[in-house]
Amino acid sequence: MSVPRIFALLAALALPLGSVQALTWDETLDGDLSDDGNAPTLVGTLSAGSNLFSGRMGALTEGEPIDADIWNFTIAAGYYLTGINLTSYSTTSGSLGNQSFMAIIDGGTINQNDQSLHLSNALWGYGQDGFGNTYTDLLALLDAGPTFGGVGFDGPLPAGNYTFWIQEGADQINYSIDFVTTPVPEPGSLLLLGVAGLWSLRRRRR
Ligand SMILES: [Ca+2]
Ligand SMILES: [Ca+2]
Repeated sequence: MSVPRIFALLAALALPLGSVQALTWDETLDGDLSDDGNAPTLVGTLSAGSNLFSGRMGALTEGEPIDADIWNFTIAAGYYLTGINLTSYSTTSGSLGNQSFMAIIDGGTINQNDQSLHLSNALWGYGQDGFGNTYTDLLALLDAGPTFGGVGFDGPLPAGNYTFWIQEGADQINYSIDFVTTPVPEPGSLLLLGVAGLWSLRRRRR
């Protein structure tokens, strides 16, 4: 293949890659995320980089059904999950009594009554840090857990299919959580390809 044709091919490949939209879920536009651990909302494969999930969970008044938010996502081969970052967190009632809970499992469903198979789980919220002022690194909290029993893991999370569950038991909370994926570095391989490519070009020009 001639060098100009290679560049044309690379440009054609780069265009659709560059136009891929980041995966987002906004409950005000996309609907409430599932309340049911046996039937999570399937959001698909996380994009490279930032994937923002925004919604509302919990309940304003006691006795009202509690809105849990549960979604299932895939981390593509060649990537890992390097961040679960709380980017906003606020109560709709102004109360300070809230206690938010989160859990993650590798698989398509999550048991909301039995934590023993959870990869990890933890509390987050006012009880821990005053409305997400300190514990914005939710992946670190999960990595340090599980708080309520489970398997445990050492992050970052590898490629695979996961279910994530958040719930608020004593208030109604607006939240935004950013799931960040990063390519898994393959030491030397890309560099070698680059060097080999330059070498063949140089040889051809001689
Ligand atoms: Ca919700
Ligand atoms: Ca929900």
